[in-house]
Amino acid sequence: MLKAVLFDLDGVITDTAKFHFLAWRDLGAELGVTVDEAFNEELKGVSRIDSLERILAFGGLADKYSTAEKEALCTKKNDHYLELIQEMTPADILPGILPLLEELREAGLKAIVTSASKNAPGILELLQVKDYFDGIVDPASVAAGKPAPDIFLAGAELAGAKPAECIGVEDAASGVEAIKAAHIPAIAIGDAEVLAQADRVLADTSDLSLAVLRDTWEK
Ligand code: B16
Ligand code: MG
Repeated sequence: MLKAVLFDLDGVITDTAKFHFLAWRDLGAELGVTVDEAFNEELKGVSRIDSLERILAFGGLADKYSTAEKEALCTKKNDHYLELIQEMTPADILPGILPLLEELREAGLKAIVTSASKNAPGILELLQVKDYFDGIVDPASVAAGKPAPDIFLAGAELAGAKPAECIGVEDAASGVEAIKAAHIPAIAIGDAEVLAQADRVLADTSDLSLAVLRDTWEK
């Protein structure tokens, strides 16, 4: 039986991807690295420090900064990101998500947040949807980030369900890879080619419903 839905946040519940992009683009510009939208795709679902490492490697700067300097760069990016997201309101919840959360609540299924973002609790507050969730996995508590399965395995555990009793919803290739590595069925939102590893790809969150989740999970 399907017992729990494991939700990615950025790109699934709300579109913070554009704010991450702007913050990384500006930091990249300061460092002399061009972060364009195509390269930004590779940062989706990837933790803050790993995103910085990818940007530095892309710019040929992999060995230029100490650990302390990298931490300071991450803090600078996050401060800018936090400024950008302060204006978020419930109007920024992606289409279809609120009705789905209502359906899950009525059907007694657990909803868990499995986001790589340390800002997830604050964003859920801004969107006023925190109460719909039965738990938020702390990304700092898992050994390895996406595409490793850890965060989704922790999500299943938090729901009190086996991985096979869950379904994961993601927008990033690294996230879909993580769900599948946890032996959990995956629904992806976005480009069918980029997200080909998922069991089902939907163009938009408005196509999500409990019926679609159950149908995908049963296959
Ligand atoms: P933070 P998700 C991910 O969230 C984002 O997709 C990724 O771009 C970001 O770097 C990562 O969270 C860490 O976010 O800097 O807020 O801790 O897609 O896994 O919900
Ligand atoms: Mg995402």
